Amino acid sequence: MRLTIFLLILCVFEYAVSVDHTKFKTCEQSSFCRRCRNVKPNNSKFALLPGTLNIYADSVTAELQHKINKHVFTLKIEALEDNTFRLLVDEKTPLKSRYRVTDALKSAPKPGSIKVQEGDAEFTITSGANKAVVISDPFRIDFYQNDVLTVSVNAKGLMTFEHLRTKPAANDAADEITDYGAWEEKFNAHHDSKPYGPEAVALDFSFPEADVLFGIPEHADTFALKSTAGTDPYRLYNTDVFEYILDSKMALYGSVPVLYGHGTQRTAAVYWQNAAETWVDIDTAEKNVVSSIVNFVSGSRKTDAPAAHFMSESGIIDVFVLLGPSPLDTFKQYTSLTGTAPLPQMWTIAYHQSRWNYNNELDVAYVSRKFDEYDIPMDTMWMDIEHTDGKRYFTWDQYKFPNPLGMIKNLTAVGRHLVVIVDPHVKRDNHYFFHHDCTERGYYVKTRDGNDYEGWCWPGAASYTDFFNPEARAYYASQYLPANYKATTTDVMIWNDMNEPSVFNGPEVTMSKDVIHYGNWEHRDVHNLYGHMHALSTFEGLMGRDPNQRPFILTRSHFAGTQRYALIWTGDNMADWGHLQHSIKMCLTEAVAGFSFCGADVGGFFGNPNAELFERWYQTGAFLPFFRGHAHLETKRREPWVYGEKTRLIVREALRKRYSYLPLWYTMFYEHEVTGEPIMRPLLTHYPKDKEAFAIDNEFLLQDRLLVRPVIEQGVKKVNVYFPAIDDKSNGDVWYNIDTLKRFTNVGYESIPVESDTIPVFQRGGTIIPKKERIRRASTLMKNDPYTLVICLNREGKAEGTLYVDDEKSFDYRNGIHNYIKFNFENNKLDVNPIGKLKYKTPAWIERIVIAGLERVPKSATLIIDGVSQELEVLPHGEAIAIRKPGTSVQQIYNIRLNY
Ligand code: NBV
Repeated sequence: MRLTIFLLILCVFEYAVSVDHTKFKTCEQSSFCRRCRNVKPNNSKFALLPGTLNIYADSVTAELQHKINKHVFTLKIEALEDNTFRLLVDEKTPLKSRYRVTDALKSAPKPGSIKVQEGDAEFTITSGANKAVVISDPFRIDFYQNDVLTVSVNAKGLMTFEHLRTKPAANDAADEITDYGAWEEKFNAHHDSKPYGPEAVALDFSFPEADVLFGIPEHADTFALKSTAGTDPYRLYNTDVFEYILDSKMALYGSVPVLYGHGTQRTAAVYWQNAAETWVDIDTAEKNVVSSIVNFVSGSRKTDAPAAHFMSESGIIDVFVLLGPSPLDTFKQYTSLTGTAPLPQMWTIAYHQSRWNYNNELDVAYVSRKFDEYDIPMDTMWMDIEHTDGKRYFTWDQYKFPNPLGMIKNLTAVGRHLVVIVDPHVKRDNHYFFHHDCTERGYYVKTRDGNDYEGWCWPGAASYTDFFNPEARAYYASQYLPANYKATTTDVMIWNDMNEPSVFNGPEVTMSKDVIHYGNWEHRDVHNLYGHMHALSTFEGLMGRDPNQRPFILTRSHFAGTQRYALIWTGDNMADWGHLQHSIKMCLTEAVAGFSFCGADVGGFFGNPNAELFERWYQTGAFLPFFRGHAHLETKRREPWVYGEKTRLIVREALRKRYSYLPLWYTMFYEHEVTGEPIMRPLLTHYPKDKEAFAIDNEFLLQDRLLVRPVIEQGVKKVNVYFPAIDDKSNGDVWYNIDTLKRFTNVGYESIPVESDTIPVFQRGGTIIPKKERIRRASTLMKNDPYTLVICLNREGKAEGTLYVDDEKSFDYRNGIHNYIKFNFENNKLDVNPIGKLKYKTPAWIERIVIAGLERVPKSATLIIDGVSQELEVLPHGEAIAIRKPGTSVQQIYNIRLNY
């Protein structure tokens, strides 16, 4: 009895402090989701129409028919470069055009070439080593990579394509869609007029080779997707969820509809390009022994493959099938379609100090000074919404911030930067120039009857700029010009928040679906793209303001491709251990969906972290790509010194560690832009055969160089670190603890003792990592400082690595003004060679080379530049050795030999 009461209190408490579920729909409460989810498997209504196949150089078209209502659709299958196919299905003669996403891809995908073989009931498209077998009735497509069935489309027969129709008269039994919400819907007090009626599209994808499915951010859930049997599907509908809960399939701020299937032999993915509200059912096909045996004995196609069922409210079917075959191949196939994050300025990957809000100019000056007083590095201060004049963006509160230019100058004088917030809601105040202009010029999102749509947000009554309108975008972008954005400089960067868009009094805290955007599209069609278009507009603004400075834009809402313009963070998390743990899971999922530049509010947005949580969060944040402390308006102040000396020193240490690895981070960001490979990676990326590693999401890799397993549990004295296997369970890499350079050679879990200042991070044997060990108050002041190289040898005594150096700010690197250097260590010799030309002039040099994993300590080392040798001193360095002061410039070609 007592226990029950206790649990009840706990539940009530839990409920009181977390998300209000009643504000958000379940699948059952959404007509289209209900309809799509009710489609019964193994009875597909779609078949190809005989005699409709047309063959082109890179694609085929054919007609598909719904067997009951006889409606006809066009199917197009295109072969693209890089083991990729695109599949498009649209109505042949729709009542009106259906929305096609045009802004997510970075450019038109490159076509491949095909050969087609026609059979009686199927035809086969061959493109390189790939094949698509298209089966007529019931319609299905099987994609083979190197003759292995990798992705099967509509294998479960769950395809839906509701053609546009005129509204049937009441009680007309002829229409096969009878759901009560098909022609209008109500949710809470909100009415959706649904003038075009039912128009959902859905399709299932099976991954016969996969053991695990992952992707489709953004959810506060595990990296490996869970089965949705008995729960709601995962939802993709950009939403401002107050106090979001963990281990949940509820929608969050961003939607990236790319989903991967990975197994020991191969990886594949589908990118479902649709910007309408989408739900995804997951069948994890927990391999049941009996059915596996049956399949094996009968040699039949697996029917129990992991599968995903994508269901969208409107638009067309537009899917990219990415056939890998390795995890990195698949990640790159995705980024080659949607793009990568451009190399950011160096300071943006250093530490950011934010809170809602720093009160006034004195407060900002005080915080900046305190960081210096305690010798804690910090690069950037952030201004949240209270800096504005009554939430009118592009303005300043003249009482709290009477002299913004002076404040900015004080920061830049010590190498620091400022970021200010610009939200998309516009205060409806006739004296506010932005509102005036948008009203006059018709730049707002409209209601169905042509008026400016009005919602409620921070400023009170607000309207929303229609970023789908190119003119509105250009107008908004021009507000960033120094002549227009008074009292800022071209060094001030931008934070775009609330752009799901958040509408306090709207259905599910967002815009009504029947409001109208430029081009006469309903909000329903484009919802998940609104934040993307906002970020794009800001990007255009910053590029227009200063074409040779790399923009820095933080956005909360995002879609596929937004990574080309902005980075993201995981929104309003809470100061508890679960949210700290989820910061890794969520950023890992974002990373494989194109968002390498991701972080979480360090310390937790809501609530007050205790000292231990605060310390551990800084230690974790120091190894996530975006590193920003941020907090809610009503939280206690929590700059690194407020918890007292012990915490201050631990946090300082974590921050200094981050700064020491900035050369590595910068190199990784450059390589990300160029290759499209994620920076933060799940273990399966490099250990694809180690099943134990597939679902691990409390540790992660930074490229294939570092393995990070921060302490994310309360009160622990040790953590279990998993060292993955390369092939079977016995062979793994060698790992070196980055603090002690102690070697770990076993595969499997290793219990690592931790103190309050320990961050368990390991460098992989076989890598060379560049660092800087003279930490200054801001990264901008470390630009010309010398480098340290840390060489960790593999079992063969070899290692390799890269270092990327440029001006850390401009786009000159795109014209080759940079130094990209390759390090190779083998046979006791380090070779340093440029990749391309060494064109960026820098005084930076190498001050130390640490080598771990040598069998014997060498007597000395010899540096050879242009045939001229010079002896160098070798000293013991913990469990390794250090070559002191090679003194070589980062623009030199040389080698260093160890002497025994
Ligand atoms: O602008 C205020 C906050 C901001 O600090 C936070 O980071 C955003 O995610 N914003 C949300 C609006 C208020 C949230 C309660």
